[in-house]
Amino acid sequence: LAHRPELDALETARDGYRDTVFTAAPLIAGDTPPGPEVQTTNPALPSDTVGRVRNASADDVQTALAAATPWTASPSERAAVLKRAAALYEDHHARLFAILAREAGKSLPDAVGELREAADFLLYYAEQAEGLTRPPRGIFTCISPWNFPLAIFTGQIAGALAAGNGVLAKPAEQTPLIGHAAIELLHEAGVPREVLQFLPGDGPTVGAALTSDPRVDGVAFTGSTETAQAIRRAMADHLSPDAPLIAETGGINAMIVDSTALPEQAVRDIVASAFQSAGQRCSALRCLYVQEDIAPAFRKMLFGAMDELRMGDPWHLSTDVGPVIDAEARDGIADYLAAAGGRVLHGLTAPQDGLFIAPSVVEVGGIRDIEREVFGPVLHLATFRPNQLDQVLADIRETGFGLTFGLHTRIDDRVQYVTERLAVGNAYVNRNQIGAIVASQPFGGEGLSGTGPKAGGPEYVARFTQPEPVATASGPAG
Ligand code: TXE
Repeated sequence: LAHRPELDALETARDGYRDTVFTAAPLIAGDTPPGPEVQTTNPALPSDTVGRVRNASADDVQTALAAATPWTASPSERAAVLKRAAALYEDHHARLFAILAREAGKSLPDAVGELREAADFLLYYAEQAEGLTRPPRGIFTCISPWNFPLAIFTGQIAGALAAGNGVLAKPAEQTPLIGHAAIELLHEAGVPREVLQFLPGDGPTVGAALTSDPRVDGVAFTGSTETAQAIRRAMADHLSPDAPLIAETGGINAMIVDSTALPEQAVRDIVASAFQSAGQRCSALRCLYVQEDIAPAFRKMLFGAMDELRMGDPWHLSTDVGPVIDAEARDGIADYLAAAGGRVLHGLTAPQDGLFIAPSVVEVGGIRDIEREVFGPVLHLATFRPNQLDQVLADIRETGFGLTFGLHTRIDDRVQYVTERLAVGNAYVNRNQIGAIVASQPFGGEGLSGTGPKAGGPEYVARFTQPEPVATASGPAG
């Protein structure tokens, strides 16, 4: 916590929202009868009622689809509105941090990073808008996950809006409150209501309806690989064959630590990459390969560092590891660890109340033994001998995923040798294997991990516009 005095001030401001009951409801251009409300609770503190949520009905979805319209404002007007929205996000930071903590289990430092990223997406895509020459696609559906419910949600919407599209935004089931707060700020900044509509609800009902209606011209999605594939099928059956799917999905991310690595630095990076945000990042480290001759000492250091982690309510600045998102996630990961049995080498003790999973290390022979992405604070550990390096790289390639990869070594030639042999979106050498930095470190995956283009990179907004006209045979010869 480098900027402790600033965090103290932010914490004090956020405290004003400790007991607020927030609301989420459809924000659409049209009137429909209000549906039933449900209450949502804090994953760290089941007695804390965070909000009241009204999901979109089938009528709401149809009304929104009928009202949806592209954004006809000029590129510079759109840019000005998006920049204004970034400023409004900053003005409302205390409330947004409170919702992120109580609805999504985000620590204050995580929430600060997330707000920064969301505002950066707005500012960066606003700049891109000003250079665009091609018209928008039309109407985009944006479907986002719960793990970055402000940054990813805002980034997709800002990309689509910057290009001049109308947007139908569906937040994850688990995080409608932060989505609602963000859309209200975008409306306040000047995005017209019929251009940006908000439809909270379930994936299989609201999400499916918004990705299988021919009035939709493209879909931006972040979430699981299976859902991306379901959306692709729905689009193929109902949408124009030209409608793009811009998808970012998961991965089983690996790191290699060889015997020349600086162990303290490697351990620090591993703990952050595997356990920060309770491992609920698509970039998170899942499978660590440690060179066999240093493995016993390295393990001891790693487990020692894990013992220092404090689990609990992310509202408190002293907490390192908060809860997982919901009971289904908690039960799924707990079952996985129970099945791993004796292969669990190290685990901490989780608090009783709330949806906690203790950071754990599971021994594996290699990445091939990991059947699925376990989206929580679970690190798999394997060892390798130098003559097995090519096999390790082949196994990593064979997973078909390609989101992030980490390497700790002091052998310069090895960096090139290893990174040349992997197709990953983001490779991290001798540092923390964590996410995106808008503009300077665009983020996105290869293969099963996504379609590209990378979010926060120069090609992203252009994907939301009409494609370059194709030269026809009747064009000038020569
Ligand atoms: O994802 P889903 P879930 C991975 C991670 C996690 C797993 C499941 O492994 O354990 O996915 O998480 C909407 N048509 N990641 O269930 O289901 C859904 O409502 C249209 C990695 O949360 O993919 C939500 O808004 N939409 C990831 C969004 O899709 C549908 C972050 C994501 O939900 C739909 C999250 C349908 N048929 C999960 N079904 C990352 N890359 O960071 C669901 N949705």
